[in-house]
Amino acid sequence: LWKLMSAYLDSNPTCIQRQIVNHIEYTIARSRFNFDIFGAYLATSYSVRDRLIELWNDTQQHYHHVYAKQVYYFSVEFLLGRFLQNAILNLNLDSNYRDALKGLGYTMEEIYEQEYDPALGNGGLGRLAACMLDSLSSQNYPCWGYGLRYNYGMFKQEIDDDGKQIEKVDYWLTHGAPWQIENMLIQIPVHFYGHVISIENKRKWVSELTVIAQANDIFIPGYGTDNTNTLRLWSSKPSTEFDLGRFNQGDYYSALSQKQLSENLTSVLYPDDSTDEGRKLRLQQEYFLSSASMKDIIRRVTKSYKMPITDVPKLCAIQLNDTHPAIAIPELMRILIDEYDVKWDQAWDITTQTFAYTNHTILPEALEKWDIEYFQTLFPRHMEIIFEINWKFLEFVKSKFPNDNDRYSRMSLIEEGFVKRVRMSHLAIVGSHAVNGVAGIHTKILESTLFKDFYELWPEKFLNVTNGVTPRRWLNQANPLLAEAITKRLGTSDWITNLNLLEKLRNFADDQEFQTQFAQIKMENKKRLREYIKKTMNIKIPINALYDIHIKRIHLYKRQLLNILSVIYRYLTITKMKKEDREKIVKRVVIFAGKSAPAYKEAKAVVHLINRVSYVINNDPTIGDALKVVFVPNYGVSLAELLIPAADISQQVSTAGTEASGTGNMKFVLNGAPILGTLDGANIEIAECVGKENMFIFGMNVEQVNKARIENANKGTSHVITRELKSVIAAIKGGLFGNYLDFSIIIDPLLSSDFFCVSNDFDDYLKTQEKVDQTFMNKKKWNKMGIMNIAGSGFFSIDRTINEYAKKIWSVSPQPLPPMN
Ligand code: DL6
Repeated sequence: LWKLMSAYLDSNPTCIQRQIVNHIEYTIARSRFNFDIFGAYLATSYSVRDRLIELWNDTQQHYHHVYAKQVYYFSVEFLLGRFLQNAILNLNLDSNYRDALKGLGYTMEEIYEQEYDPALGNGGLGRLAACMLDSLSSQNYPCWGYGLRYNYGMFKQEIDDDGKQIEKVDYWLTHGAPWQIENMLIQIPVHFYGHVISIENKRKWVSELTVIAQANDIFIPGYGTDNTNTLRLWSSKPSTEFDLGRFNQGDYYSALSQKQLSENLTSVLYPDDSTDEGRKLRLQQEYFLSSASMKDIIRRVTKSYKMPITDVPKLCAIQLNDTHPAIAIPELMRILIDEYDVKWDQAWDITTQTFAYTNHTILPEALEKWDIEYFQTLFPRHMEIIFEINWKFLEFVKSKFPNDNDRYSRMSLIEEGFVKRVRMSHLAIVGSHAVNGVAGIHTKILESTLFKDFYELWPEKFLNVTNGVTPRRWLNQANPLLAEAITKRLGTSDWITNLNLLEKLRNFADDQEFQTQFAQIKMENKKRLREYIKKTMNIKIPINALYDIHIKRIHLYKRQLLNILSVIYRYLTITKMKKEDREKIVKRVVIFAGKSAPAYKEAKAVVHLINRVSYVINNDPTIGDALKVVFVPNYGVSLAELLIPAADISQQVSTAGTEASGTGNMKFVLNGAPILGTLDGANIEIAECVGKENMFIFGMNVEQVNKARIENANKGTSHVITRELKSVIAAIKGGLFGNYLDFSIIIDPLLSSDFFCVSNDFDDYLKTQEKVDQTFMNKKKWNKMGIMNIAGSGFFSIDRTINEYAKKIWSVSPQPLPPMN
């Protein structure tokens, strides 16, 4: 009866209006006769949240009832994007809310625009985590996401008058956070510092500082299902007691300041790791997340499910989203051994059966290693456990590979040297039953280079699970016109949950009517983007141009530099053309967006160069509409939703062997924008699915890159670069875009070791760019390519990814709520 009543309330606009108005009055305490659009957005969100709460309660009850094994996804980043529209679409409430809000004088779009997009992550890894949650709920898998509720997300990027990136703090909570529920019933003490004592042959950690982990829950709706899972984000709070250690020693002020420091534990996403203090805070954050989540899980198993702790692997699959939460491994060991009296060997079996680890990068600077000194000070008991794990592990390696000292030191969890460090990736591999890379080539690189020794020891532990993206957000929500056209063509909207159905679009790739429709939709999306650029940046871009989009974190390996150098080459070429020839060329709008890490000087110089080039070209009257360059500030999920549907091509041009997978590449393909890119990351699998003829592939492959790097390094400054690149560098050195010294940090290396092989790939890149222009002129061919991209994108659904994890790593099955009687 209750469910029937809810269904009735959901479908009745007047009831929805009443709920919204009630929230205006009783939740945000405004008068129902006097509220503004932001109030309307908040109240709308609360009313949708009410539905989620009901569904969530039913879902949790059901999971408990069937003793469901649950997936626990540990991640320091969750880049959810805006929530309201996603929730409304997943719950199929769009038209009802649309009608209800119309009655209150608002459009749905206006309301959606009110929501602030919090940046609780840096990029690919965090966005992947959000896609995974969407899929887990949509496919009815029982799961919990565990992360941190930062007060300050990633900085807000602005560009100053000179074109440089500046970072502004982003206290996102001032914009309201109607989706998170501070669950006062869930507060978990997390301990730090202190020492270890022995009592009756048992080790006991006597900590010196306790911080409370406060649960903030966000309910994650699935598409077309009532199953609703949880993302639990921990925020830090002071504990009510003083920790006795320091306090008893009379060191009141030191105890107090330690406490205040720890209250700020979850203030900032990724504190500055260029200082000792920053690094320590980061490690504390990682432990805070790991310990609170581990204790919460054990509470669920032993108290809610009332099962013995030894059943943890039967009931829990914990996935470590990279090594940041890998300290959860010794934390589980500590809890089992010290608190539940489990013997070491059994505790180790439980632990390794429970954990699995995903690697997301082979970049050496991103592979975490923590000074033993930090560990010893912050987590003395964990340090002991890690030493013990390492000792037993190395004994095992010795039995398999006798007399191979080099191997032992390469594989040890401890890096020897002047400063001894804990290698977190080794801890994660040794403590997990499965280790995966995120695209075919990436996993091969892990197996053959980075983790070669481990692969030789445990080949069965390693596997590949290629990333995916959610079609709900990245097509159905971001590109509603295209979504509708696809549904009409296929005669069903089932593709939203079964993306392989898009294959059928191959039958329409040559269909004139569908091609025209595809082109018109792209045009509409381009108009939407053009308006945004005009409104926010006051740059006018032509509509009948090729929109060439390069959006992602700014990094040397991602080679935005290659792109901007080719833009300069195009510019120099156009300036030499006669006016009549200039009018014949394909107009190009090159759009960049992305943030550079604040301390990454080279990446910041790239942002600076792009903006300087943009100013020069956009203000050169002889160029007109032939070429425009735009750097859209403050890239994030919402901006991606606007940019991707408007792209004619996307740039995925990383040096082969450097991008683990990429997921932006998949989003563009799904929206019918072919890739201009290298054979790197998931581009390789995309080529297999959509066909190389529907992409623009250029550049060296991994083997060629490895060879070229050695040659570049050996040749040093005598390494030869092409005439075209020389002309570009000469223009930059000549000051066309400002003071050369601003850019020498990124340009000089091109003439010597050129680690990312920009100079080696430049020629082929230019040729391929020409091919792009030629193909764009042939509208039939171009539209066909776009449609073939959509048709081949089924494999890149996150639902396929999740099903692979579920089957090969987690051994979990969907647990849909029983149907309403
Ligand atoms: O797996 C998600 C995403 C990949 O698609 C990107 O290729 C990769 O660069 C990114 N990795 C990170 C690095 N984080 N760490 N550690 O974000 O992961």
